[in-house]
Amino acid sequence: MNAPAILFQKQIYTKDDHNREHPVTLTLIQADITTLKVDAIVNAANSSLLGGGGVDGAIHRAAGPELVAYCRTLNGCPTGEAKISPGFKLPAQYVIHTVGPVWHGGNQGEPELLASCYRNSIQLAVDNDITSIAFPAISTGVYGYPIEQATDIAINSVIDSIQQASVSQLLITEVIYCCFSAADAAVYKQQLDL
Ligand code: AR6
Repeated sequence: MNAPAILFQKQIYTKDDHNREHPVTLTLIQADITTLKVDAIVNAANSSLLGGGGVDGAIHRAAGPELVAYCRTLNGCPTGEAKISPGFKLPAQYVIHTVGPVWHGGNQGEPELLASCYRNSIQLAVDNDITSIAFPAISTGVYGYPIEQATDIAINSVIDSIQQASVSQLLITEVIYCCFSAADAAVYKQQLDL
């Protein structure tokens, strides 16, 4: 399969101790995340880590049964945290499983929990020398998080995490926002273009 078309791209920069700029590219695509040849794709999982519907189901189907067998050894994952596994049959080398919050109206810690999914996923990427990572729109499907508010957090929590990471550790050069629908991609495009 050809690489999906890039819908929008921009660079952000973080500085090292010598004031040298380290660029990271933010890329927007519309695609099935299971097809991406990146170091890591992020899974919008549930706290069992044993599979489900949506992007979680698609990732488990594409990775094969070894993924659920491996995930059984991870002992689940609390909301807002993240755990890493191999990608098995996926083109991606790793899967970072994170558990987004269920939307209950926004006053039950949902924004902080969603930001912590992005922050902890970036931290695992840093810890595992990952250079490219693709995120789905965590929590915006079955979990009901409104897309505009979730997109704002998806963008700003990634930028904050990258800018706070020590550049001596930071090997990430590309963060991909992988939307499944054209409508979601349009929201991301508008917010990335600010
Ligand atoms: N590639 C990219 N994005 C996808 C794909 C795909 N193949 N399939 C769906 N999406 P959801 P959540 C988009 O519901 O809201 C599961 O059952 C989808 O259009 O997958 O975090 C888990 O086990 C939407 O934009 O995740 C949990 O129980 C986004 O992925 C629960 O759903 C997230 O939708 C998690 O709910």
